[in-house]
Amino acid sequence: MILMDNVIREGHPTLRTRAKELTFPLSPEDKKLGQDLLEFLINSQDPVLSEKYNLRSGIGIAAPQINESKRMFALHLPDDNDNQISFVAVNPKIVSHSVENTYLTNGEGCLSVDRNVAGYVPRHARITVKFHTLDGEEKKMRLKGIPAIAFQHELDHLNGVMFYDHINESNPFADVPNSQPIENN
Ligand code: NB4
Ligand code: NI
Repeated sequence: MILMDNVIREGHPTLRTRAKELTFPLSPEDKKLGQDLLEFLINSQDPVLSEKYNLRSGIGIAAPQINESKRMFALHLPDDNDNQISFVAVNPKIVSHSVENTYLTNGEGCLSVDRNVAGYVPRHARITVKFHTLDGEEKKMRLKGIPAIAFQHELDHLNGVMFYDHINESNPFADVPNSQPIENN
């Protein structure tokens, strides 16, 4: 199972590297990598297991964060109607996005960043994405709210981008044009 010791932290070059596309069929190792990423999120949100294994809770994690420079990430979170969103995305792409922006009023954090970096992280409010499942099936879906923000945060990791790269350096809480913020506790 993935533990926090397996998560690389800012300063590690893999976090600033564009990850490589995967080809299908995936190797048994790459399939297990995807399953392990999703399992980590489920464990991290479990009060008993997160306590037992000292896991920071996460709704998303990308393969480069455990030093696997491959275009794969997992998401596990409730959507706005409390339906559980839970999948592993391989070779994910944003095929279109809204003009409208959004951001989390409390900013973002990252399992690879052991410090708070305050400020608004502008994101697309709604996105249409494509990715393949671990079995090679193509998926297309529309995301909004926190699932859309999380998908963009993870896709950034595949491109060597960190959330704070998007924060306005001179004024971290500068108004984000044409945006509807999302309150997150
Ligand atoms: C990725 C997220 C940061 C902003 C917003 C939030 C949490 C992460 C980082 C967008 C993506 C990890 C991956 C949470 C969390 C709310 C839902 C359900 C019940 C607890 C869980 C807590 F844990 N970020 N952590 N940070 N990242 N919400 N929630 N709750 O997931 O670095 O690249 O279980
Ligand atoms: Ni992150």
